[in-house]
Amino acid sequence: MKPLLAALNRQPTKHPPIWLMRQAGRYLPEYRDIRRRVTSFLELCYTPELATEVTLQPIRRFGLDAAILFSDILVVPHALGRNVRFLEGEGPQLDPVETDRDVDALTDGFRMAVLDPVIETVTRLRAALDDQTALIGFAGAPWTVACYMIDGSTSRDWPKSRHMAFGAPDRMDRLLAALVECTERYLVRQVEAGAEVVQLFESWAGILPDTAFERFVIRPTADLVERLRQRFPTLPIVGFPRGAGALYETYARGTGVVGVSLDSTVPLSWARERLAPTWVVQGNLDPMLLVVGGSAMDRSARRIVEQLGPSGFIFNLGHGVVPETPPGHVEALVRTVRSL
Ligand code: 1CP
Repeated sequence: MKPLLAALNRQPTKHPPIWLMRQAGRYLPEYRDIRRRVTSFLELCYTPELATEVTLQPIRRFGLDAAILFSDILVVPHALGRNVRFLEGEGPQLDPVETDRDVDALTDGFRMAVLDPVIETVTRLRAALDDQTALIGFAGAPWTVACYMIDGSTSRDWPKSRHMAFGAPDRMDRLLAALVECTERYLVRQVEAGAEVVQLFESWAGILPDTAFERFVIRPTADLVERLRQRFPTLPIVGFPRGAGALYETYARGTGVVGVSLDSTVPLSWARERLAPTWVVQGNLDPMLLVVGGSAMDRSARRIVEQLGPSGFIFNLGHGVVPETPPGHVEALVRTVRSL
């Protein structure tokens, strides 16, 4: 069995499997070469030949245990008919969803055909990967995608999204329900095309009080997980509720995921006691330690493996690889983790 899938099934592996969030991207010169050949980031996501190539670049260079489909969480709002742009150096920009009418327009607004090229990329990737390297599909979790749709661009505290959650909770529920619906359809297609694991990115799990977290993060995610499980009973689903803090355990229990991806602030001893006995844990090296490299990186990586390994554990970062990361440090990290 592929090491990543073995770990997700709590079977022993020779070494902890390792992959890295944002393992494809600007820190690799070969990615920048491909990026220059297209005029927009979305064009890269929607060109199967190029998206396949950039997905495979870090696999060829580092021999990681999993490839993650190259795409973005914001292709879903794009396929819902929202205007989505990625501005150079500024991140994503969307026309904000504000009114009940904006939300109503999303129902039946999903055009799966927009995402057909992404599915074609999944098909090509599965054909290209060897029998040791797993293919991870993904989507943004409903709350996080809603945050971008409502606030319209990256924010630290997402004021409009929180305003809608507290001031018009029924509107928020309906927006999240629309996202559950189309995210399910999108992920079903990814799995049918060859994705062997699905990760749900809840990057903005950490901005809600607990009752709102229950309603707007856990409930829609549980709904999505349940629907996927009905279609694919053995599909491993991993959730990444970044910044959830003390709510990590509530999230894992309430959503029904088999694995949780830990951000770098989750204490290892706590994760070992409260999460690791029940859920596969993934994480959680601080991405800045990958920039620093050397003995600081090595020591931290060893500690993570000692505390969370050996079984039911996947090595990863606590968030994505940053552009200033020296590729040589990734190579060194893979060597360290494989030596343990
Ligand atoms: O060419 C470029 O420089 C564009 C940068 C870039 C890349 C490489 C963006 C824009 N998205 C991606 C790819 C991407 N995004 C992947 C590909 C697979 C891989 O990991 O290698 C994945 C899984 C994502 C997921 C994603 N996009 C998330 C969830 C994870 C996270 O980082 O929290 C989020 C929040 C986004 C939104 C997004 N896409 C891009 C940017 C700059 C942002 C905003 C990030 C923010 O708000 O902080």
